[in-house]
Amino acid sequence: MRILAFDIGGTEIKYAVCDENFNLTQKNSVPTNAHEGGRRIIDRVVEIAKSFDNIDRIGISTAGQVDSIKGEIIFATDSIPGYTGTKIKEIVEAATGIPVAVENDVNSAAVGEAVFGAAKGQKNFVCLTYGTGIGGAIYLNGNLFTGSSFSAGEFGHIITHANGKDCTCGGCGCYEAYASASALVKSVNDNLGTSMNGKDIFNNFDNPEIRSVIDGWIDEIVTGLISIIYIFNPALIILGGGIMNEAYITEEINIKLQRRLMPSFRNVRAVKALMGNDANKLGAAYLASKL
Ligand code: BMX
Ligand code: ZN
Repeated sequence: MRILAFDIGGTEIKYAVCDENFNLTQKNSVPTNAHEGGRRIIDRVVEIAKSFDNIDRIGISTAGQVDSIKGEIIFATDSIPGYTGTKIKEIVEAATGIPVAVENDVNSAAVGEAVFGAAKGQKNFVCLTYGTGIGGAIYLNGNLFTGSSFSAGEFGHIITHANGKDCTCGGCGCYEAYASASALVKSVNDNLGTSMNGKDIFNNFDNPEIRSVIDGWIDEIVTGLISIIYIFNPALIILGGGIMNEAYITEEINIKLQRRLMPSFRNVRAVKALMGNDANKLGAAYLASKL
């Protein structure tokens, strides 16, 4: 079976062909151009799908809360304006005639990690990704837990600061406004008057001013994780997002968790996602293979 897997994020639409052994080939990406709205994003997905031959299924991982039965976006924050209500499955199936599975990006990543990666054999874990925003997923008793209306695990919008910064979801004080990778980049640049990206920041790790912003940002990450750990009592937390390739971050998170958690919760370990950028596509492909 040949599956075309997509990963729609706020910045890029990544895609690849997935074979029956779940090897990804022909990896590629195009800009999302999120400001053009949901319909245009899906039209681009259709154009890409039509450029491939012999595809049996399409698996789509996407930012936003997804009704995975209807395959539509039930709510998206303003990081993808006008995306709410986009009927992804209906549009892509009508245009290509190929069965389509759609799931939230971090739910897809959790499936990818559960089947192929850092959560293999784990029945209970949570997964968070730190990028433009913070996405979350919950695995309970070996299954993805999606809540009463497909939206469980939107950890980016748990409130860590009462009356804090405005968030793209319409609320304020949300975790992702303080602990996402983009929050770190913004806070370094605001404090130092620079225009660095995430890589530049870690290349200048020895600069004490930068180091102190990084450490403050890690405290923000840990603060949110503590609430999540107190709710789920997980043994494993999987941390995704390109920034987690910096080993210092996961090491510090584990040290600070051990220091701040009540003793009864200290069995938890936070580990880097193993499938990296491929987790979302692999998870979406796996879900599509089960259609
Ligand atoms: C936001 C929200 C989540 C998503 C998370 C991570 C939208 C469009 N996005 O909190 O659904 O999982 O961001 O996404 O509503 P990323 O953009 O950081 O990859
Ligand atoms: Zn929010």
